[in-house]
Amino acid sequence: MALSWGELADWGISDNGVFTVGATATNGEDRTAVAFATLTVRNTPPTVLPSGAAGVYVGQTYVVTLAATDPGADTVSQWQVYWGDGSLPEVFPSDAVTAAHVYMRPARWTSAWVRSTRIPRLQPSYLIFL
Ligand SMILES: [Ca+2]
Repeated sequence: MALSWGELADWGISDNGVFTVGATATNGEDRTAVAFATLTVRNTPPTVLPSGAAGVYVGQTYVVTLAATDPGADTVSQWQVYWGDGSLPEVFPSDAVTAAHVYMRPARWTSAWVRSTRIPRLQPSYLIFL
């Protein structure tokens, strides 16, 4: 028997954790048996959804809008933005909604990474300059 994420959510399993699930079977003679199993639901990392202009000229300010989604209850705890021009990555607080950078030389990409409340590793996403 396969259950969808929506069916599990109907049972109250809407985020990662360890759950006990049971099944009951009844035969034609009205005899019933019950068995239980342990279900481990692992945490899904957040998806980073940065957005910004497709390009910027050297010397002008580039602004990236920071956004992330998570299918569970995780929230963003930190942002890191790699600007792709050799400068050091910048760290932004969880409530940052934009990050700005002035490119002093051409770059081909920028990358926003997110650290969430329950996943310590950073999850990347990229914006590609055309
Ligand atoms: Ca999650």
